[in-house]
Amino acid sequence: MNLALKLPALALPATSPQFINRYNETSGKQTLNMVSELTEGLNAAAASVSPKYFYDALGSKLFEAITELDEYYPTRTEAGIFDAAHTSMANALADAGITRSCLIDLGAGNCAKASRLIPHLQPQQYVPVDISVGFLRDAAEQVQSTFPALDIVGVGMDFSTGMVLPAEVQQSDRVFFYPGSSLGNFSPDQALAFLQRMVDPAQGAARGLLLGIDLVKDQATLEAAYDDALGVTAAFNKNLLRHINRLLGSDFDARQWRHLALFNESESRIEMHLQAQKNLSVHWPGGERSFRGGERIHTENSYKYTLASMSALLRRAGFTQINYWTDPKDWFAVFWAAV
Ligand code: AVJ
Repeated sequence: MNLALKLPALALPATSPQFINRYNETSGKQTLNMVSELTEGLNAAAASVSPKYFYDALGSKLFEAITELDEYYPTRTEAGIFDAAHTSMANALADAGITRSCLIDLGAGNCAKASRLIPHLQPQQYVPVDISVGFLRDAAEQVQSTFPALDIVGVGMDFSTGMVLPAEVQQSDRVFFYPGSSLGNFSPDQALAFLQRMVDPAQGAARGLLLGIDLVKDQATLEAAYDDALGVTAAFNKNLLRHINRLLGSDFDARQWRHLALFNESESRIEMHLQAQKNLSVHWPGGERSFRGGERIHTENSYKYTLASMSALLRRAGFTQINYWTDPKDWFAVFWAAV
């Protein structure tokens, strides 16, 4: 039998997405910024490290594993909302007069969520953005092979510090996609400033926003989601120390630290910490820090909102038209906000 007959008559040329890298872990300036940000946080009386440092290559994989855990309800709950509501989401864009959308996926990661939405929203251009550059580059290639005709511009950048996008990104009909409750990593004040930069015509120039947000619920459910039985979230938290060791040249020993996840009800946030198991010190070129046994490094805040508190925040940021969809238990919400 002639195997050649089984091949497609016309093989499409291998398509590659455009990719713009504005974030280089190994560039001198970026390294200086990271070193000063990290050492400032580590040297503070109450030590802290920004959660963006979770996401090196292994951290991104560990986060993917978290999303499959029984206890971690946000990802699958949000996916259920998208599955149930994608048609009314597409209608919401149309009602806002957005026809040739540019879908800007903030913290795109493996691009899985947008890939499910693209067939329904039919964007003109897809712009996955992430700080984990190598991981994103592979994911963007994957999306391009799924949607060969789609205009894709991958952007490696730290969007937490600015929302000005490269000139290759379409100016008109920009729709930001910020799922997964990642906005919860900012304090409400920071979240407001972030959304204002998104709306600002000179920066994000958003016409609309699709936003996934985790909602306030009972403490036991929240804490289990951030302290799972398999210890995957603990590994994700401790992997931060390995990433810092690479960036700073420090000598953190992950075995000396314990993972903590606590719901701070008055601040409406889950806090993750790493707690020193004994008195110890950590060294890096040009510095060191001693920790007493029991002392903590604050590694993440994950703010939980109500439907009312998030609607109010979106209005204050400059969005005027606000809709949302939730799951039957009201555990998670997807907001559509138009400028
Ligand atoms: C990606 C920030 C939304 O806060 O739930 C998961 C990160 N941290 N488990 C979250 C995370 C621990 C996640 N976000």
